Amino acid sequence: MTLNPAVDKILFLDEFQRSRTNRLTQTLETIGGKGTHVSINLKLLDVQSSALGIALGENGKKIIELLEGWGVKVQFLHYELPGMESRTNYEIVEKSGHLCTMLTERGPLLPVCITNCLLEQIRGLVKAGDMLVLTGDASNVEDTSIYSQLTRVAKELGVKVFLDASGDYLKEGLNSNPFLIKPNFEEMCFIAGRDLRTEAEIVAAMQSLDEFDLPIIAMTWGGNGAIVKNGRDFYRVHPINVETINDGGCGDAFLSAIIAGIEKNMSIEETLKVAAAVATAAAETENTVGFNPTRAAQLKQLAVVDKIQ
Ligand code: TA6
Repeated sequence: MTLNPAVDKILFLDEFQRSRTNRLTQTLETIGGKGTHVSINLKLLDVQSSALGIALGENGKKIIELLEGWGVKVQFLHYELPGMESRTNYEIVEKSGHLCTMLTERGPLLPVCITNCLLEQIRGLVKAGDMLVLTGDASNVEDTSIYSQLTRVAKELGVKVFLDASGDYLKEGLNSNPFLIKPNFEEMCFIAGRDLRTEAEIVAAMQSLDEFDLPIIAMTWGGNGAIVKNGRDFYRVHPINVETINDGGCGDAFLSAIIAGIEKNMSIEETLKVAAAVATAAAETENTVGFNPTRAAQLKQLAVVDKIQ
């Protein structure tokens, strides 16, 4: 489910220089917003899903068409309202380092009647045993409890909720006890309220979230891999060394593979190996979404996951 989907414009250049004219070497337009990426990655992982979310105006129509182009079942709510267009995000990918810098629009503020329609849609659609993935920026909704509200509605219906949010939306979302959260390193520091410097500090910060009763915490850590808490156990997912082309969207790929692993009843170690491989295969593509499944299967052979506690 993507509250604030986007059209992604990926801008490639040699090296970004402030206060200079930066000549682009290539551009790419693609679908943006973390939930849309999860839908597409799940499709590539052979897991059936429906893409939910709110799309606005012409950009919204484009987002729906792009999603359908990937073969995803789309059940977005689409609105044509004066002056309201789904946002555009910009990703700067520098050849030197191949790292992705994101510039994201806020998107038009959604009126409460629209978020209420989404809550109603979820009440009618989901059933016990389903998984609901709430992911991406929600700053287009003023009420920071929006993810908690959606989580509570889904949990009452027997649905497992996966939350990948940031800022106050993430902090507030913890109160509704989702099944899994997927912060990145910066988001983990934000929740902890301090800089985390070592693996031991990250593990301690995850343990301090026990009061929220979160069965899984999966923290992606850029080029360092990931640390995952599953119940009382902790796992270190080591990075797989490849030549990165664009590291944008790797966290979405990692989350998608965890969802697929749970859906397919795979062991946690196996699931995390696939997640590492899928995220790495995603980093080898120019696009912020999607990956090469054959390459991911090869990379899985190189994945290393250690139980650390
Ligand atoms: O993770 C990559 C990405 O999904 C991009 O495609 C971009 O649109 C962005 O994240 C959106 O993130 P946000 O947190 O703003 O929803």
